[in-house]
Amino acid sequence: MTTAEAQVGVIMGSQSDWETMRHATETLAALGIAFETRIVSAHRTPDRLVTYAKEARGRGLKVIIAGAGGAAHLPGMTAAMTPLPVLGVPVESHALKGMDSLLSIVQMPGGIPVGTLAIGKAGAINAALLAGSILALQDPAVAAALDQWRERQTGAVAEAPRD
Ligand code: RP5
Repeated sequence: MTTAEAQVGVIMGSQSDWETMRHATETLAALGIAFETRIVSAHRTPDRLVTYAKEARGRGLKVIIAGAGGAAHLPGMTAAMTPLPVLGVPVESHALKGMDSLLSIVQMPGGIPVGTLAIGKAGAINAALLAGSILALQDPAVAAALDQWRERQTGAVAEAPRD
């Protein structure tokens, strides 16, 4: 999926990551942020990864959200090949419940940062919100959309629990 003049690239290691990463795209869409989605595997399609990461800035992307599970090298390898901010989403794995994904994304060596979010859906949503916050520094429309998003969230919290 690609929307006009994508600002955010949402990449994932496998089709199986889409169930998690679609939450990032839904949040970007709610903020009115143009994005593109690609399956880019650090292990199965390494040449695609190199091309994507090296061309990202030149194509006009501002932020990359990268989701992967297991031996999740996609966010780190992407960050190694682009100066753009890379936000990593650890996808919940079957074997280790995403702890493998989390640790392999978060434990980057000093010098190549990946902004690592929570495991799973919450991380995907927050990656999109964080991408929005980055874009909002220079985009008043995104800043306003983020303010409205938070107002709606606050308004949706009941004063007291119901049975
Ligand atoms: C990683 O391996 C992907 O990011 C995915 O989370 C995991 C499993 O991939 P599949 O075997 O389901 O394609 O590369």
